[in-house]
Amino acid sequence: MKKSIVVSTPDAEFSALAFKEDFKDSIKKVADLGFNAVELAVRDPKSINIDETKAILANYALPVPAIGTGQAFGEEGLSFTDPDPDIRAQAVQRIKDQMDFSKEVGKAQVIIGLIRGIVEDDADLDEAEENFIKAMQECADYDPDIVLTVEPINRYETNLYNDLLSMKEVIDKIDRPNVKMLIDTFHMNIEEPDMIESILKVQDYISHVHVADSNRWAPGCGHIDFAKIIATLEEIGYDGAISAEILPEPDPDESARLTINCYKKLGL
Ligand code: LER
Ligand code: MN
Repeated sequence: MKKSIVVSTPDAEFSALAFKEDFKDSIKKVADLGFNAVELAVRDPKSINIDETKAILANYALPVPAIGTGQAFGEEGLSFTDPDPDIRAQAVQRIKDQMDFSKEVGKAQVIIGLIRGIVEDDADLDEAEENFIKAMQECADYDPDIVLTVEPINRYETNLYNDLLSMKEVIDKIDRPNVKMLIDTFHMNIEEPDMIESILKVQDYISHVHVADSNRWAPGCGHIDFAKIIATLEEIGYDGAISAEILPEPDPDESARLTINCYKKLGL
């Protein structure tokens, strides 16, 4: 399994990230610490210098397992389930742009996290699901070579698809081979009655893994049993990346150091 951490490109802002300041500097730190992959958080690939980004990554020989896309919802309000069809179309276009960008960085998986949106109290959940499925199918068919990985996110951040089993059900409805699941230990700790059992139940769907401890600090700083999680992932033959999406606490450099030390202790 690759040892990864999330780094934000200059156009994105997100609190649960160790590194979001100078991109070149962050990538150097990641490589120097011993990570061997880096997940990128990108708001809009059209607003970054792709050649420069690729050159920096190549300089440190860091592959990109996945691209996070939630900033487009957080900062611009784009979502697959917005009642306004124009906003839904813009969200779909943004994910297609991310899929094009993905080909520039070795066919990284494109994460569908908060860009699924949040359903307003008075809106129809069935209609939101229909819009979500339609948007997912349109993006999946746009380039069957790129994996879209959908992430169950806890109830305090969205009311759509909080746990692994409800996500599995909607993936079955989307019914495209390039749609898989991203599991995030922080969200699982809130939503899953038993994380290990849930992982086993969706094992064939998992294509990417986010780690953060129960307090969203680096793994090892809370009460999640990472040894058990890694052993389970090994048991099911998962060989993708383990990517830290953590708060920059107690400070950014230390959060990354704590993460790599924990990865090493876990034998990654
Ligand atoms: C994104 O990967 C995530 O885990 C969400 O909590 C974003 O807010
Ligand atoms: Mn996550």
